[in-house]
Amino acid sequence: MQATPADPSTPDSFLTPLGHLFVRSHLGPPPELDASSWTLTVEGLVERPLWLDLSALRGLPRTSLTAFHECFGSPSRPDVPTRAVANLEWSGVALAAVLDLATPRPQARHIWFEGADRGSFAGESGLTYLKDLPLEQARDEVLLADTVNGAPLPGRHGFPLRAVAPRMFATNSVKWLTRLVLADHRPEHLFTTRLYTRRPPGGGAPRPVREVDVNSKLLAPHDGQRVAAGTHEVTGRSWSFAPVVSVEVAVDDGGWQPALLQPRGPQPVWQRFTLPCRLTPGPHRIRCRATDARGRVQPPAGARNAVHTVEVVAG
Ligand SMILES: Nc1nc2c(c(=O)[nH]1)N[C@H]1C(S)=C(S)[C@@H](COP(=O)(O)O)O[C@H]1N2
Ligand SMILES: [Mo]
Repeated sequence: MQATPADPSTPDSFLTPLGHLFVRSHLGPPPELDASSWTLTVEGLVERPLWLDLSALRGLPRTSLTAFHECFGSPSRPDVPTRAVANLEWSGVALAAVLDLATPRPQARHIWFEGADRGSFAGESGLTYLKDLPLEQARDEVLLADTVNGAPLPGRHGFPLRAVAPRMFATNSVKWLTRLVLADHRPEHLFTTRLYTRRPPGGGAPRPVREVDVNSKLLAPHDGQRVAAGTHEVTGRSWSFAPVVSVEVAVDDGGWQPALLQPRGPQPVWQRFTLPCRLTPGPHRIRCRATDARGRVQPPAGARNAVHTVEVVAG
């Protein structure tokens, strides 16, 4: 996987500045797409196959969405926490507007999203980047975005158009989008059925990596920081497929204390939490743990969304 050399730490601002946004591209450098010749095709189980250029797409009603954006991490190490997360404002055209033009046939159950990047990954060559979602869910939620944080989509983030699947791991948000296929089955592909699958917590057949886990990240103080002894506003962000309903913070073995938590509101944004904590001189371990509206709680260890811990020294 090609990635930014070191992920810059997440700044504590409501929207993540683009300079701090991680870049994940599995198939090599971004394809250089020419806005004047780019098209989006819509094919498969539709009444009217479409070829939309950018001006046709931009003629459709516009909408915007602010949402957290979380990388699942390496698909071959699904249990390793990365907490690569951002919060972004996207604008573009609702997938539903494009589907209304093409008119899916009743047998269509799945929608496939394909990007223009081509290359090799995990020993397979000649790959495209292909993902799929259940049609109804995608129709209700997916945005086809051409801006991020008010600016045109940069090349590395999917210019000229990408899918944004809110509340899903960002692997589902296909960049450099050029093709939508409506089908009655899921596509057999490295990125759909062979990688990016995992078994549900209680066991059972592997399922595609879609709905985001309940998770949280401490932003201040940060890991390894030296701070003055005294009271500190411990701050972080939490996010989940469902709204987060509580975050608790623990200092050393002092027990879990409820933090003050921002409500999520109508958009699936990340939620800030704060708790004043007294740090006596010496080393300390600070932890945070989120619970979402489905009653899911971050596990203590051994999972990609395990409780986040930072170690600081107060002096
Ligand atoms: N076409 C294409 N889309 C892609 C990818 C890719 O490699 N190719 N990577 C996915 C993954 S794993 C993530 S985490 C997000 C990252 O989006 P960003 O680079 O804009 O932060 O894009 C997703 N969409
Ligand atoms: Mo990712």
